[in-house]
Amino acid sequence: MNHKYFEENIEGSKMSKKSPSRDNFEINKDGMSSVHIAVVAAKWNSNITDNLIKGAQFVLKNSGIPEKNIDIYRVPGAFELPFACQKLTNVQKLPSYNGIIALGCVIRGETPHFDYICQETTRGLGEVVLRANIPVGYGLLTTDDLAQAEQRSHIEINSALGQSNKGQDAADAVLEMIHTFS
Ligand code: DLZ
Repeated sequence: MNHKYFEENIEGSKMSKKSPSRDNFEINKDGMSSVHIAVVAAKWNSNITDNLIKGAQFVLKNSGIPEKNIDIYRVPGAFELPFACQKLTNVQKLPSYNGIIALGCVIRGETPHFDYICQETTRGLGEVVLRANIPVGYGLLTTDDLAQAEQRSHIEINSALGQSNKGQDAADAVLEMIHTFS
């Protein structure tokens, strides 16, 4: 099955096909103009997380969500992602979000506390996911080295070379969850 909105080109964007790691669903753009999404990204390894943000934005915009309905929040590091996401699931005033996408990158070779940060961030996000009544996407890269991180945060994806963008994948999952459970 093809992912229709990946086949359409956003003007000025060079992004295209996503990674073929699972069957994609076909999004129905009806009603997407009223969907609000928060993207929360860590500033650590911002050369990587900036690309993850672009990947998520690409998917969201191509699904029919207006740019003004996509809010980008930056947090210091991956460890802060769960708190930020939890706050955003509890927003009492508008805009309240239909989904949240958490993005970060922890690189083993460059991070002395790699295991602690990865485990606690993932555990924290897991708690948020179960408490939230909106979908929360997991876009945390946990890689052995920078090259692996780059491979998973490509802008121009050549999936034959194993390239992907986990920001796209996380956004894609959130949209599918919104469609299935809203
Ligand atoms: C401290 C730290 C380290 C060593 N490495 C990373 C990393 O690779 N990726 C990341 O997103 N954040 C890292 N941090 C920062 C922590 O996530 C957190 O922001 C600080 O410990 C402050 O709470």
